[in-house]
Amino acid sequence: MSYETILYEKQNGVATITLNRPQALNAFTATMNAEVQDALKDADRDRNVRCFLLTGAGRAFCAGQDLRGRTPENKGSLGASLREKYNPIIIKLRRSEKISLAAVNGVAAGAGCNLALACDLRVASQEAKFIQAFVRVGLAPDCGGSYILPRLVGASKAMELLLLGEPVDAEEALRLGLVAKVMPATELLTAARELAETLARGPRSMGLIKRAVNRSLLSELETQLEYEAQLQEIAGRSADFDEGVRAFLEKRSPVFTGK
Ligand code: T3D
Repeated sequence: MSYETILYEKQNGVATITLNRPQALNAFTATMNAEVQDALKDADRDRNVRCFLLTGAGRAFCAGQDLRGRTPENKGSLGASLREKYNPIIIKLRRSEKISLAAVNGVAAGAGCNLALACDLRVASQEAKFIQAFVRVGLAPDCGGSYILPRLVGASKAMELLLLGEPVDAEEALRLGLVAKVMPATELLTAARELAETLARGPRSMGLIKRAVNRSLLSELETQLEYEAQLQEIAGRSADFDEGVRAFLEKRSPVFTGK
């Protein structure tokens, strides 16, 4: 299978998806959304695959939605975008019995951050940063950020990260329990592959463990993803979002008006 915006390979029970738009820090375009959905569908169907490994090419894991596609003239419906393009990815990662592992090689922002958090496990390079960047551009959290993050770090810390949008570095992410291990960038991919192959060799019960934890903690995930889409629709229509995107593209701080 050959794709335009991702690299996809299957080996030793592991399907590796590498987000591959390094010039834009692997920000999501519609093509990338479709290709990640397609690769995950293929990996999920393939009986030889037991683990999904997600990582990014270059210095970033993923900078979330490509904001060049979100100017007032072309932004469209953000609610529809989440329902069609992002939520199926989050649901596949969480609901498949196959184990998902993110190798967070650099910055993970917005939807990119929550893509990593939707995986069952994360390992990170010392360069990794986790940013709930939504508020910086006048948006609300999506891709499960309002649901999975509080369950990982607690409600108070989640609120702080979501409201302030400040970066969490790799050591802090380890302390918070967001990642299982931190290592030098040069070692990350080899270590992540080894862990993924170990997971792929594990017993059938690993999928059942995942289902048990999902049922205990994440049984309302789909409902919350839909609620996030409704809220993002409102945020996407705000003047503050237009200003947030404009400011990002002009490389300046936004001036929000609360409208
Ligand atoms: O819209 C919907 O469908 C709803 C879904 C929304 C989900 C979301 O993800 S909303 C949140 C979107 N993401 C962000 O707000 C993050 C934007 N990026 C950043 O804040 C910063 O780039 C980072 C903190 C991630 C990294 O900063 P830094 O200083 O290391 O790198 P940089 O210089 O800002 O970026 C390097 C290049 O990547 C730069 O391009 P250039 O100037 O070299 O041509 C920059 O424009 C580009 N880039 C980074 N992030 C994005 C991006 N281009 C488009 N979209 C991006 N998200």
